[in-house]
Amino acid sequence: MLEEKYYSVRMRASQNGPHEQGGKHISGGEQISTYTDLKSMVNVLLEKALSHSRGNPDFMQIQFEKIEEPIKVLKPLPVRTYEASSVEEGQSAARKLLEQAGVPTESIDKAYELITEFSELRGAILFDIRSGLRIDDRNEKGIRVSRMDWLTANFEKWAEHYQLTRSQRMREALVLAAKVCAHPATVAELCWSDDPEYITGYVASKRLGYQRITKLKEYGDERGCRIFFVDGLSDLASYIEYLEKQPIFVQWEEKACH
Ligand code: PML
Ligand code: MG
Ligand code: MG
Repeated sequence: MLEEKYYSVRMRASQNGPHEQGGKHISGGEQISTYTDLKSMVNVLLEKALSHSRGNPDFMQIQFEKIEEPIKVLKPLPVRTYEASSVEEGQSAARKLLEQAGVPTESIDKAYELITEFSELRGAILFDIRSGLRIDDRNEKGIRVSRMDWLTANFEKWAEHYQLTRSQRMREALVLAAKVCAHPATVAELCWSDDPEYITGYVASKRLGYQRITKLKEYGDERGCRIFFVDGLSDLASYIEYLEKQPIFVQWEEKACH
């Protein structure tokens, strides 16, 4: 379907040394680019990390590699925004949504117990809804969902149609959520930013779509959260392989939505 050659472009930036030497995570980013656009994509990622509210990085890695596999196309998840007036209200809405998505209450409780412990992670945690345990073995690194993007022109058409702000941050989160939720073993995702100036987060699932909640933490808080609730995962390695390696484009088909 997509004839052109594409490249996965990735960035990670940290402070007080590289992540693997204990540096503080500042910023990360994923792009899929044509050869011609590589220079500007690298620049976008460079810019993102150099102007981050988590601080100035003293380590940054930007790399690109050609994508050999066919790129799978996914539709964007439907978006809803819940206006929360306090963190408590927002968090309680998040828990309800997780339940609606099919995560058992005990699992939600157990996951919340882990959140403070893993709030410094730069990647996501895989959490099994049956055992109530974290099942990835990535320690402080977590899982980094990669090789995904949403072409600007299509994203902007979509945003205009639904009268949503063209936020780069939301676009990135929507792309990630669409990829994660498209896997049959994913029950739901819970996320809020580690950016101290950004307090909106979301719960996403195939059934519920992308449910934004405007207040999931207090301003100034640098603790973020990204948990994938999974069920029936017989092959953890292939699930992680999907998250890290399967190339994905999110694409909105205007006609199909009318
Ligand atoms: C992040 O900052 O990386 C996560 C942001 C999640 C919420 C984005 C939104 O829908 O506004
Ligand atoms: Mg971030
Ligand atoms: Mg892009």
